[in-house]
Amino acid sequence: MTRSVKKHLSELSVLGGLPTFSEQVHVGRPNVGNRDRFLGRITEMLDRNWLTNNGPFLQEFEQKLADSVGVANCVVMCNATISLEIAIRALGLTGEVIVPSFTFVATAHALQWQEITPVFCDIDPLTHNIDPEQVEKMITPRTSGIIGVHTWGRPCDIDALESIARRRNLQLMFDAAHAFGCTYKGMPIGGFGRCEVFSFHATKFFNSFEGGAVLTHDDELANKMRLMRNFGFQGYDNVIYLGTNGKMTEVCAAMGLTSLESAEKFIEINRRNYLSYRREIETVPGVNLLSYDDAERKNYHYIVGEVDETQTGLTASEIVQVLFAENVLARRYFSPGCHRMEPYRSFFPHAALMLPQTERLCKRVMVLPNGNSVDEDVISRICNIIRLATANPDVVRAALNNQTAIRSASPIIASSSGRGA
Ligand code: T4K
Repeated sequence: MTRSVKKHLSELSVLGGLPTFSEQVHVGRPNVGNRDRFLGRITEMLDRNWLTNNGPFLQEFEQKLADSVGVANCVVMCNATISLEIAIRALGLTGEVIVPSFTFVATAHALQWQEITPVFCDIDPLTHNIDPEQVEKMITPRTSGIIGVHTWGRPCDIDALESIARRRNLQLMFDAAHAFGCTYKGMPIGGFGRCEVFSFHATKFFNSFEGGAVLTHDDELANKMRLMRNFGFQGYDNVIYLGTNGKMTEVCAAMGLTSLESAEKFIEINRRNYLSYRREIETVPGVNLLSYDDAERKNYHYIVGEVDETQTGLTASEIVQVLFAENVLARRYFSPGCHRMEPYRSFFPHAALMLPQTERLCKRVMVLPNGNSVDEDVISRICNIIRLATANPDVVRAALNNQTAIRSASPIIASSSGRGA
């Protein structure tokens, strides 16, 4: 339930007003496709009594993903993090691998988990993606590969990265967790580098509850990953490889198939929402919405605002605090950057010196709610809160500072608050 649109500063929740939304509005609210189709598949699965281990839904899901991307091999797994880990191991990466710090921490963890050092590379401030010029500078004799991340579904400079990988004899793969349904120079993401990894987590534009997939043109690599996903088994009782359990269940594959059927509809809703945000945010000086290349296909999933404090008078973090108070759970992805998270900040305490653009963006970025559960009215109210707050930054900042002071003076309130902004 929503309340009437706030017109006066004093109505903001940080200044004592009731929250705009009585229920929380989330960034990652799952999109759910046709419920009857999903439940029909669950009945089919139960009748078949085949629940996991390369079941028919899994195989159908893999085939449909491979067909939609136009890549020979698709290996679906239980999530994108395990998919990254398995792809990294199957490619034989060792020593150091160059990755952006501006990514979800899973990209770095997938390396560190197998004792490969993630070497954090700076980003291009315009694209938010790994900067090929900086990549060159981070290569050492221990470097075995590069992982590009198509952040927000906008493709990396793939040509430049491929050229570096070729010249320097490095493996190149992509974390394409955000980029299903997107293209680079008109070609679907999923077919570049040695392999690409998608995520179908609940918070992605189409989901399989949890899920991920590695796509590759390389049959041998795909076979290796299939073995690794299933403990290294080849046939009954014959283990020929070091493996783990990366399998996706039939329930997840059923959800994935059902979501895939609605993917175009989800993209259309995301696009409509993106355009509404664009219209609304244009009237807020100092908040710039992520732009897209008209020539490419995109899924419009992440609504990313960059805040210029010199114009708004408030930082991205402060705006997110204001939104939280209104029950809008905006996020600060991927602040503060992997290099400022453990174990990396202990391993590389001076990494920030090499990452000026990452540092700058982490201070400016905020991600706003999108998807099925958001409509024009919700977007208009969210932007209205931002407009009201940034028109009166001094009062808002004073109120936030006051709340912080009260919280730190009261250990009970401080310890009972949840994950904050
Ligand atoms: N590489 C990149 C570049 C990635 O962004 C990710 C994941 C990965 C690799 C790894 O992919 P997976 O192994 O997860 O397949 C969320 C997602 O959990 C994560 O998948 C995603 N990226 C990341 C960007 O966002 P959190 O820690 O922010 O999730 P959480 O639990 O705070 O949820 C986000 C919001 O969504 C909350 O406001 C609650 C809401 N929500 C969430 C779930 C799960 C719902 O309303 N319903 C739900 O079912 O990481």
